[in-house]
Amino acid sequence: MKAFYSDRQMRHRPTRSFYRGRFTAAHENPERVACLQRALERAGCVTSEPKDAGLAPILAVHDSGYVEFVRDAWMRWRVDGAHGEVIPNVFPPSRESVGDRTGLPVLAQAGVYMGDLSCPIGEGTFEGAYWSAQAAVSAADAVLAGEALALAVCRPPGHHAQRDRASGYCFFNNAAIAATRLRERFERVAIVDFDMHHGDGTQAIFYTRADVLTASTHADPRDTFPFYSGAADEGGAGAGLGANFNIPLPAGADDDTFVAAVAALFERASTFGAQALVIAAGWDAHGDDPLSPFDITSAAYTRIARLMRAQSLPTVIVQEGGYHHGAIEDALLGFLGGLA
Ligand code: OKP
Ligand code: ZN
Repeated sequence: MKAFYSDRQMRHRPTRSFYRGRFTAAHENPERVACLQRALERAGCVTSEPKDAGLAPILAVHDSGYVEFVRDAWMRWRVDGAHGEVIPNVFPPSRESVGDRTGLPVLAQAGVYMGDLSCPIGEGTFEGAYWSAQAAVSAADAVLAGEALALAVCRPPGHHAQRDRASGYCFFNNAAIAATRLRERFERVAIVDFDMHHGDGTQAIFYTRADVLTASTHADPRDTFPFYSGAADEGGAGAGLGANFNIPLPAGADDDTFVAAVAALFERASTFGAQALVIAAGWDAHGDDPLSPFDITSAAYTRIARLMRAQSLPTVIVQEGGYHHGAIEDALLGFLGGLA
């Protein structure tokens, strides 16, 4: 299987994340990649450098003012005499009420373009997020060129990023970027997201569209980040009605429950008539993950990989979350085992 990763993704090195009343070490750290690389190596899979497709595939999903903010915020923050990484401390009464965002000071823009305090922008954040997106583009291009399967080791992750908003460690929505790329050839694309968190950014990007199905299973958002979306009654709107599918699961869910939910996502992709798949693959449902309320083992990911292969559709796998170093290596290894 072709797999893509660039060392330039390492340039995003968040030092901290504000969580439940204090700054904590960033869960989403560059060391995660070393674990994923070890799993790939053990499975005999070598990553190659993504091509530079430029900003166009990112701008096909994201607002240009937002992309410029992610690119320039670190420099502007320093010019303004602000400290450390870019983190907002002021928010608009409603984002919709903000007219022209492009002329605002960087601090005010941070409040518009950042949804929480867990996605600090540092010196290398744009470069890291840019190459993470390029990995997704190269994986999509490999599938467009005829590969059955391609994997993008995306870090930072992407599924919480909206068109014009970073959140939950995410800046550019790699899965949405891959799906948009696949749409050049395939009329109907389905995104299947089994990261433990709801893929709220992906849902928002495609909510009113009939050509891309967004299907996610995740911990019940009434108790778990991202809290404000991910309920089962969110089915899409307008032309997109019926093209969004959520399966929230209760805390304590085990392998059978989780695998059955993912199977239901694939079934929906099939009735939707998907001609290609994007898998938003996070490993944070694993019982050892520090954020997981579930009781999932690596064996679940082997079963999920088999289900995925049984769809017999061209598939791009995009890395999302997973924060326990041992667990993500084991989970990815289990997943790769299910592809054999
Ligand atoms: C990103 B992905 C704990 C903060 C928890 C953010 C969670 C982002 C998850 N330090 N809130 O879906 O794995
Ligand atoms: Zn997650």
